[in-house]
Amino acid sequence: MASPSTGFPSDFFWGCATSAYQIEGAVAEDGRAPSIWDTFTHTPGTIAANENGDVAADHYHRWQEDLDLLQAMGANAYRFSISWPRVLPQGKGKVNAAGLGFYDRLVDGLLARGITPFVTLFHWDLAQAVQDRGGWPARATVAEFEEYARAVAHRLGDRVTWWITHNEPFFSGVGGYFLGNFAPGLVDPVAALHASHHLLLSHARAARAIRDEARGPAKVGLALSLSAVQPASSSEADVQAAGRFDAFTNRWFLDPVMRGEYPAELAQRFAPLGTPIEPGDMQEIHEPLDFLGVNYYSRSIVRHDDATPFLEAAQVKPEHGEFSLMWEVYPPGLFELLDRLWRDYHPPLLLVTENGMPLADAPDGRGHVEDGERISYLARHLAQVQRAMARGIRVGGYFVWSLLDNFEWALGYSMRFGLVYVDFASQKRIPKSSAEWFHRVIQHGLPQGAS
Ligand code: GCO
Repeated sequence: MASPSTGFPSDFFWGCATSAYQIEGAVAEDGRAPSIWDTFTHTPGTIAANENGDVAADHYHRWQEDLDLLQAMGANAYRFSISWPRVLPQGKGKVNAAGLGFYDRLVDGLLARGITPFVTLFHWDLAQAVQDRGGWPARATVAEFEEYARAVAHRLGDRVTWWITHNEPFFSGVGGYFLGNFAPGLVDPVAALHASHHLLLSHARAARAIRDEARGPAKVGLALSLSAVQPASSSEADVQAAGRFDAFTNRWFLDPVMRGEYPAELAQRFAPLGTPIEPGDMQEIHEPLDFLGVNYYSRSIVRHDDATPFLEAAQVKPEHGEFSLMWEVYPPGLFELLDRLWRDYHPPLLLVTENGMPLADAPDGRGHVEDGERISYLARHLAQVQRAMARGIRVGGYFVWSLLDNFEWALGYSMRFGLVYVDFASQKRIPKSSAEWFHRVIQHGLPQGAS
């Protein structure tokens, strides 16, 4: 029921999201072994300005201060990820007590501040040792991920209720093994196809492991990168191309999890690559979810393009529109997406697990960081969440990407997404004006006219 004071239900989760490699630093401490992102970032030419996450926002040492900032904002939820190579440096085998201990303290620190932890098991930082044995293209990685999930759930499952198995498996599979712009940087369609299937299977196995190990009512889901896909024109060719693009970027992961099948048009196009599917896999992948996590930033406008292999579909930049440093700003797409997910897939609950805006923030002469454009972005997207909820769509929470400015993957530190500014030289934190705005929204709801 909506609380009269904010317009959002009183049990709505208001939070920020982060990921381990993007904020923690301390890459060689307390027994952590390298992940594929350590290897990738230390390969010259892969990352803007050859930057890396060796120190990042030094969250591993400053987590208490960071949780205080979250609490000061009034957040009642925090989504963070666990680094596989901190917990199992070799990817499997002996648990590194010091590594898992860090997350144990983090969970206690959140609970002590009245903040509900949302644990993501995999936000792209695959243990390098696992990659050396074949990585996600190898089916054996599924069992190793299950072992890792079990170890984490065994330790934290008495206090953590909300679990996200994978963050944006599309980028782990396609970005890492086909587009090559993400670790491990391969360009191999067969590897990407196998990797994607194994990511899905590992999601289901991990979900079951979490449910086995949890000592309370576990809520398990995954967070997908999803966009509102629209054809560039009403021509039949563009409409068909948009359908294929949607099948590739949205439905390739949605359909197996929510329906137990791959989109037919892709299965057909990818057939020449061979199939990683074994009997029983699709039933397993169809393991019921407690919620679906939606990472939304922008829409995709798509036209037919003969030159794009497999898909024959390409994204076009709209001529008119509003743009951030990375993408078009299109708030109605969030409503369109939530509405579509609700109608087409009937998830028990939706959570907006990421939404945010990159800016080149910098402190002004008074040491303040004024990020009005981010406030406008967030306000307009939240208004779309509210619009969806008014139509009866169950949205249980909203997580801003991100708490802190951090390491933005291939773009290094050139993009700032935080509600809190980080001066990477001194590691000083400055809450931006958006942090104060978010605090007010959590207390009082959206100001009138924020749509
Ligand atoms: C993502 C990522 C984040 C990015 C963010 C901005 O899940 O894509 O979770 O790691 O930093 O999306 O690009």
